[in-house]
Amino acid sequence: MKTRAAILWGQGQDWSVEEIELDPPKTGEVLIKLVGSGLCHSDEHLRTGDLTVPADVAQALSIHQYPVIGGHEGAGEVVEVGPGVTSVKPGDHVALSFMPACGKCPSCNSGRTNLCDVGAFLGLGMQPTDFTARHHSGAGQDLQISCFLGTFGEYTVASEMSVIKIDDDIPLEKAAVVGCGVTTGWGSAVYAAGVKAGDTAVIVGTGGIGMNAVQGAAMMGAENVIAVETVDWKREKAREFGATHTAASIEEAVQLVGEITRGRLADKVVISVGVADADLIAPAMSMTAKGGRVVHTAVAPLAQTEVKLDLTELTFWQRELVGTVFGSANPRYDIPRLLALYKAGKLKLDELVTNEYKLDDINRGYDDMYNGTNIRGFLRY
Ligand code: CXF
Ligand code: ZN
Repeated sequence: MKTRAAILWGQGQDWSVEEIELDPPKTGEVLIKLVGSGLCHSDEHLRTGDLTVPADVAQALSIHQYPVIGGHEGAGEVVEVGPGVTSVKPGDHVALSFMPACGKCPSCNSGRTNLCDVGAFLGLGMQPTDFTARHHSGAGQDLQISCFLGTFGEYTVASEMSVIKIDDDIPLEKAAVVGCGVTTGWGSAVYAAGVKAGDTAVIVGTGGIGMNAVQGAAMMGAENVIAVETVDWKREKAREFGATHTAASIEEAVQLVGEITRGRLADKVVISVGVADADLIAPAMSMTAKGGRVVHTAVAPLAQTEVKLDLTELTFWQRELVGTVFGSANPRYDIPRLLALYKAGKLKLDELVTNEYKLDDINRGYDDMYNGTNIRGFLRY
């Protein structure tokens, strides 16, 4: 079928909205009519080149970095299923998870679904079922897709491994943002940091990920939730999501945490900035209490990012520094659970999407992200 999608033809170029050719779903795949897509920073990292498949890997596997259809925060209605698909049928409402869950690998079966072995290949851009493309340009060239999804288009074909059935009464645009930002942020606080009642938690960066870490920490009963954010209105907005204190810089946060805990420092610190910054690690460690934990969520640029650590921090003070992907959450368990919390009025999703755009205006949507205008921008089809 013919449909439209936003394609990146090369590093540094604008997103180009074009007519594409989409094949029918093959075995284990699902054709979905999408309601829209969240604008996550990770797809911009594809554009800037900060998040690329290393050249040697690309060459070994005969894949190209570009052209790629972006987008990995989508939801919609199932139109058609390929042979062997059992968990969804045409007409079902589904959320797409940027992290697939194959259900067969050791990670999935040891309760670490966010580390699914299939997910390790999500940067390769093809269908995880057979590593070929269903998306093709108007001229017939194979197109890669972001995170096995490619949600910057009106229709997509995705593997059943990434498709989660949801209740029909959940607004699909809310379900879309749970496929990456909400779950990653909330899980970073709840699972990866393990925020507990009475904790002091610091969240560094309150965009589409960090704002959900703020609400995750508040939901777990943290006594103090300190939101660190350079953009004034986002810093204030964090209070709506449960922040009890705010700081405009990491230095200010270090000072504030010392004061409000009378020197005991923070139990948990989540670093959820859009662009990874090695210089945040030392101050984050220094504001963490003995036995506390620093969680790092930023996805790019990571390679060759060296961090200097004073090992006294880890040993004598028993502070932990850990990374997390998908907030250490389980897509099949946590996506429906978070949507149930939204339905019960306990998880804020309406306040998260600050601006909507048409597919044709995708570049303006990302400009707004850079300008600090958005918590989450949303493309509505
Ligand atoms: C990222 C994680 C690294 C690969 C691309 C997607 N996750 C969400 O934004
Ligand atoms: Zn994302």
